[in-house]
Amino acid sequence: MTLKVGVLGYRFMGKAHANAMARLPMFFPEAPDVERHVLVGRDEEALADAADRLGFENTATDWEDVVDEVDAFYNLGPNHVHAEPSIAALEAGTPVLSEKPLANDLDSAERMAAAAEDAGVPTATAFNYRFVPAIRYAKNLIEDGELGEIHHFRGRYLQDWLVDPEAPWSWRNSEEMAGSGALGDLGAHTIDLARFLVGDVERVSGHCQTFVDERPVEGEGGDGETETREVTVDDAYSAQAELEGDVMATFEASRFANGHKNDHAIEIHGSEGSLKFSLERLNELEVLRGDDRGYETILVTDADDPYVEHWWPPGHVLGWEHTFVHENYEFLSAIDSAASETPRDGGGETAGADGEYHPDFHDGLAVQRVLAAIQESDERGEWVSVK
Ligand code: SOE
Repeated sequence: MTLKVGVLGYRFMGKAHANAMARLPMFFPEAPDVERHVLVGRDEEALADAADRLGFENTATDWEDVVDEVDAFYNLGPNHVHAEPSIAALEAGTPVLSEKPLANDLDSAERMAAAAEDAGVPTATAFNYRFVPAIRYAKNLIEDGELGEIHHFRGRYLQDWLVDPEAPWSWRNSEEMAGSGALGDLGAHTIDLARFLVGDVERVSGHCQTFVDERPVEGEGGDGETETREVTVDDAYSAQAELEGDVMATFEASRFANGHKNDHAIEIHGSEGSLKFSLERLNELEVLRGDDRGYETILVTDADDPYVEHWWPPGHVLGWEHTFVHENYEFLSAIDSAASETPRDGGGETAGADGEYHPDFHDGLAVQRVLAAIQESDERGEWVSVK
């Protein structure tokens, strides 16, 4: 069966997922056949150009025409358009992948998760960092008890693209469209990794900060005056958290961390050992065990490391875009086996205890609850339980 995929959004994430689908037949021959069937957007000219470049057969300017005629719907638009098209697709019985965070507010995320529950088809929240081989390797170490009882999780995600006050305003600076700033855009990834590797977040004490309150709008103000628009989201956040099992955690993200481009780093300390990971060196995992006096740097590129046998010989390193290939492979395979009612061999790499694909909309909702609790804690100035 060839899966016809409809994709809403053709910029950054559209390119990342289209590239991933294009790589599948070459590197994951066991993946289902996939057709990049239809690309959805509003600007017809830009859409036609993108469809051509990204290898889509058709274009559509209205997602309503698409959601029930494809085998999978990818919602890669800004956060405020995640809910309605995704819910419509689920009501039509179409599996959905949504970019992260799942929605721009908790209410929308709850409605999306409820629609997923009713539809009973695979869903995905696109937390692509779960698909880094070194992160999978770390998960295996933790599950095998190599780090012992976990005491600490520390995660920070630093970028610097807004440190210039003249950097243009975009939807990512709008509460209405994005929900939050560094918190939802970057923090969502870190919180998902904490849940994936260690456990659920139970309570938080958060702090959110906006450093620049308005920004110039690109292409506006033809009369010589620069038009500006208000920034209504955080530029940075930090939070203390308690995870299940009495694990102490700290989370932090910023778009003002001068010198850091896409620096997502985590550290975990347990009774028997520790590990460190940094996205800017994503082929490596630093591990300390037992009485070691220092960390060993493991190059996670051996054939038996997660996903690696699909690519190159040891040491022929992978990059950021490969995480999308792994994610698409897992999600599309889950759709294919759900459609043919064939259980996947071992449930696939991503299957949780429930045998389903993860991270799904429920995982997206769980992260959204933490984002909302951090915002509430910042407003109230006190610890908030995650409901
Ligand atoms: C921009 O801040 C961004 O592209 C995020 O939206 C992504 O989720 C992250 O992976 C990299 O940074």
